[in-house]
Amino acid sequence: MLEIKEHALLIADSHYPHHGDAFLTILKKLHTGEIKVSQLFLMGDNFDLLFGYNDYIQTFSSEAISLLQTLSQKMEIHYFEGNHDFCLKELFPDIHVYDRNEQPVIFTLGEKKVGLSHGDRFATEVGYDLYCKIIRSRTILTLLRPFEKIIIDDRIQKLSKKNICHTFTGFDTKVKEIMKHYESCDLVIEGHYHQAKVLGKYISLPSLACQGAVAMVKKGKVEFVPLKQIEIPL
Ligand SMILES: [Mn+2]
Repeated sequence: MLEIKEHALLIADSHYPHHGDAFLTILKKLHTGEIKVSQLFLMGDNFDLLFGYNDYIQTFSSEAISLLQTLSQKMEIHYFEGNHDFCLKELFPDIHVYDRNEQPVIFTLGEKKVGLSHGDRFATEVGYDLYCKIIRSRTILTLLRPFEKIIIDDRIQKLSKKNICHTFTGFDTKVKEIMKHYESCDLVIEGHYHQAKVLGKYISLPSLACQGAVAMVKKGKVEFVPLKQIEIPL
C-alpha cells in the first residue's frame, strides 16, 4: 500500500507562472536543501498550463520543469494531474504521475485510508468527462501542433488575466456529492477548488496561488502551512 509519510509536503494549485512564483521558490529550496521533506505531493494545477506531446508549452516554465526532473531523481514525488497540467508521464519519467482516470489514488496515513485526487474527478458538470478526454488526446494534441503558437499564446494570455480565487458558495453541498465516491475512505484530500477548508473527512487544500499556503503532515495530521513557515528540519 502507498503511504503518506511524516513530513510529506502537499502543494496544490500554484497556477505557476501566472499567479506568483512561490512554486518555483519551493522547488529551488527543495533543491538546495533549505526545505527538507519526506515526500512531495503535487496535487494538480501547479502549472497554469502544461501538457505533454508539445515542446513550445514547456518554454513558459522551463526552469520549474527541469528542477522537478532533477528533484525526482533524488526524492519521492507523486504528481496528480490537474485540468491545467496533464499528459505529463513522458516529461517526468521519475515522478509517479497519476492521470485523471487513475485518480483517486488510495494511500495510508497511519491507520487511515486516504483518497487523493486533484479534485475534478467527481461531481463535475455534464460534458466535462468528454472535454477532459478530448484535450488529453495525444492525436488531437499532435494534430493541433501546426497551430500551437497561436492557440497556446491565446490561452496563456487569457489564463494570465483570470481571477482564480473565489469563495465557493454552497461548497458543503458539492463536498457531499464528492464524498459519495469515497465511501471506503477515512480521509479525502483534494485541491482544485482553492478553498483551504476542512469539512468533516474532506480536506480542500489551500491553493498556493490564492492562500499562499501548502499542506504538510505533522504528527500524523495534515496541516495547512503558510509559505513562510515551511522551512522545517527533518
Ligand atoms: Mn483544477
